Order: sequence, then structure tokens, then C-alpha cells
Amino acid sequence: MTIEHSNIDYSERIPNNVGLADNRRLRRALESWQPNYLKWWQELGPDQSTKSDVYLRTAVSVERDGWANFDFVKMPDYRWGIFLAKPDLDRTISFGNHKGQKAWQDVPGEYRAPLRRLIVTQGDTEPASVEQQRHLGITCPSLYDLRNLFQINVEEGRHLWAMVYLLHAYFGRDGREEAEMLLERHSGDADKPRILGAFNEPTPDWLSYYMFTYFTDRDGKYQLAALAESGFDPLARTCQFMLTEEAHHMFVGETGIMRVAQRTCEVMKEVRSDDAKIVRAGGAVDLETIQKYINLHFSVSVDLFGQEISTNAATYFNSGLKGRFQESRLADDHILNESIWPVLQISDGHIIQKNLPALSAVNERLRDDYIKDSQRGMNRLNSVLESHGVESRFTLPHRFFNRQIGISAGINVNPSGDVISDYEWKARLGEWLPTDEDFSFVRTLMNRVTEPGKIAAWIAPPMRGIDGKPWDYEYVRFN
Ligand code: BYC
Repeated sequence: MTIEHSNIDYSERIPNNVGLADNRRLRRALESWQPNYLKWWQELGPDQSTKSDVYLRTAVSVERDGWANFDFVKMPDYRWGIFLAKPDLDRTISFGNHKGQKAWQDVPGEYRAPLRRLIVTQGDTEPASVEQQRHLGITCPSLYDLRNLFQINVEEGRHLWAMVYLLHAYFGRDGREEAEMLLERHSGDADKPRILGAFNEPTPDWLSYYMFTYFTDRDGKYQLAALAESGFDPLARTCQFMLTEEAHHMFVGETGIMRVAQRTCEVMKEVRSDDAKIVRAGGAVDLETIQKYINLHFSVSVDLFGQEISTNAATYFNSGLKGRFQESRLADDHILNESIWPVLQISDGHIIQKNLPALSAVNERLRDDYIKDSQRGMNRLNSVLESHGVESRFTLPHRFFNRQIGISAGINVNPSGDVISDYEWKARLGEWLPTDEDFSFVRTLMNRVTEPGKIAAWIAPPMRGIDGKPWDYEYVRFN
């Protein structure tokens, strides 16, 4: 058992609020992982960034108000640490077969393997995203954007620390080996790729990056929220605190896409045309290309919820390891043995809805929550178009479009949700997903802008800056 504090001890080599000073073995284990982490950061973290002073927030407490401190930091000196939300000593498990029992402070022997697997899968995504975004700093559209990229990168690094802490503290030798592996698998590596599909896709440009932080970080929000319900209390509490940091990541994604769309609308007005070629010649990303990026990143991200019907997911739920979104607020028995859930299926070339056992459909239910949330952001994005008098609207493609995992994997479903022939799929793919030519065009816009107050021509400036500073503040100082 460790002693828990809400304030973080920064006098330690590894800042923490888990009483690491009182646990020599664990402290030593983590201190021996730390140099490997730093080596990984130097090799695969943000390119050409180590000497810059960056205006970053660092967690100083796990209290809701005032948990972060902002200051200039060189990223390799960032105080990555271990911060768990405050404990609730009376907490009980709110779902599954152990509902009503006291939450576990240690790993129950029978759930060791599935818990480790969940923690490893979560942990694997964090450094993967840093690897995916490694080169983006070189083509940043403004200092404000560069700072946000770096903020997200250091926090994803910290989220890796969060999972590595759990592996080291609760899973013995296996845990230590898994922690090593988290630095050995790499995004897109042919031999040792990252575990989940989306984390092996490239993030080649800033439009992809905003889409990633909009769609893929939002998967993070839902997965972390489901793990924050876990009966294994240290996992629940670390995920609760990670969610506090995650909100800014989705903000960067959502406002990023909105700023791109805003600039496109402005250019459409300037060039008096909505023709993609003319808009591109005017230096903005045409609406069609933005829609194709949405289609790509949404489809890759909905894959991250796994199979619609999953025995893994049912086992996680039954065992009290992973709940549903806001589990304790849901008005049902939280056991689900008798419940059903509507799930889309494909039958005779048609998409139909079937009521299936809710227990096996918890992945799909989480995906439903995610899609609703993604749609809310699309509505806000569409309000940008509306306010500029542009008639077209962005849409989310059908959830079965372009899937690699689940019922529609390998089946040709168009963005409107019709099952189509191979011939039509191949012929029309370029209308729905970015083509090489689209990527090349977006790449031509990616020029580095680092003068305070200046911004690339393809994106509008943000409404406000960070931490009460103006948007044109010198957020990154190059040395
Ligand atoms: N790619 O029964 P199923 C974030 C595998 S993002 C490749 O449905 P399950 C972040 C699956 O592993 C959040 N493989 O599986 C965002 C299984 O393999 P086996 C990350 C996939 O376990 C931005 C098989 O297919 N956190 O934090 O119910 C920046 C059968 O599938 C994929 C988590 O994901 C895929 N997309 O569901 C930074 C939470 N999907 O058993 C960070 C932890 C499925 O046949 N993970 N498979 O070998 C989980 O809860 C589950 O592992 C999943 C999969 C929901 C991902």
C-alpha cells in the first residue's frame, strides 16, 4: 500500500503523489526505466526541439482547480511523473459480477492477465502518438500551434508514465518486461508495430494532426472514461487524472479543424468560388479535402472500439475491469445479463439493426457514445460554414465505412451506408478518402511559420491564446 497525497512531490527525481519516497523497490525500478524513456524521447520524440524553451503546463496537484502551473521549460527537462486522482476510501465497484464490493487496491489474481493487457494496450497508444507527430514541429503554422503540439506530446509521454507505474507497481517481473516493450514497439514499424491500427498510421501534415486530436484523442477520452470506472482502483484513479489533461487535446483538434474551415470560407469569399481548384489556388484547403480527411480519421478511430460483438469486452465488464461511459450515472442494473442493445449487422448486402445481448455489445455501446460526441463537434464545425453563408455541410461517414475491424471489415460500404460492389468501391474511393494528390497538395501548404503574430495562410488564428496570454505571445523560444 502506498500513501496518497493530492499535492505532488517535486523534490523526488520522479515527481509523484503515490508516496514513491517510501517504496524503495518501486522507486528504483522506475528510476532504472527513466533513462530508457529519456533515450526514447530524444530519439523518437519531437524532432529538433530539445533546446527550445516552451511555455508548458505541468501538473502540480490533482485538485480540480489550479492543478497546473505554466512556465518555460525545455522539453527533455519536463517533470514527467505519476499522478493519481485523490482516493475515495469508500469506493465500491459499480458494475459486473463484483458490483457493490469494495474496489480493489491490488490486482485480483484471476484478473491479472486481462488487466495487464488493458493497461499495456492503453500505454502503447501514448508513445505511439508522440512518434506519429514527431516531424510536425518542422512545419508548424504558428508558435501557438507549435506550443500546443509540444504540450500534447509531453502529456502523452506522461500518460505512458501513468501506465508504466501501474505495470511496475502491480505486475512484478511481467510488468517490468511490458514496460520495456512499450519503448521497443514503434508506430509503423514493420517488425514491432504499435498494437492498435490507428497508431501505426502516419500523421503527415497538420490537417491530419487536427483530425487525429479531434477523432483519435476522443477515442482516448471514451476508453479512459471506461477504464476510470474500473474496479482496480489505481487504474481508475490514474485514468481520472489523465482525462483532465485529455480535454485540452480534443480542444486543439476541434478548434484546429474549425480554424482551417474558417480560412477556407474566407478564401472562398475572396476568390468568389467554391471550386476546389480555385480555392486551392487561393492557398486554402478545399472543403472536399477536409471532408475526405474527416472520413479517413473517423473510420480509423471507430475501429479502435474493437468488434461490435466481443467476448473480451463482455469478460472485462463482467469482471469489473472496464465499465461503460459514465457507468455510475446509467439507470440500469449494471450487470446486463438480461439486457439487449441495438447493433447494426450486415445481412444479404443490407445493413440491418438487431437487438443483441448488451453484455457482448459494450464495445459498440461505447462507440455509440463516441459517435454522438463526434457529431456534436461536427455541428459546431458546421456552424463555421453557416456563419460564412456557405451552404454545404460536413458529415460523419457511416460507421461501417472503410473499416478494418468488426462486422463491416473488408465489406465495401460507402459513406452513406450502402453496401456497394468492389468495382464501385475502387472507382469512387478517391471521392471519399484523401488521394495521394490530396496529400501532396496539403503538404505544399505546410510551411513553417515561427514569427510571433504570424500564421500560415491556410489557417485562421485562434480566438484566444493559452493561460490568458495573447495568441501571438512568444510561446516557444528557440535557442
Ligand atoms: N487494431 O474482442 P475485440 C488513446 C483486436 S486511445 C488492432 O473487439 P477488445 C490515445 C483485439 O486486440 C485509447 N487490433 O477486442 C489517443 C483483439 O485481439 P485478440 C486506447 C484490434 O479487446 C490519442 C481482437 O482484435 N485505449 O488513449 O474487446 C493519443 C478482437 O477484438 C483493434 C484502449 O484502447 C484495432 N483497432 O477491444 C494518445 C483501451 N481492435 O484478442 C492516446 C484498452 C481490436 O484477437 N483497450 N483489435 O488478440 C481495450 O479496451 C481493447 O483492447 C480494445 C479492443 C477496445 C482496443
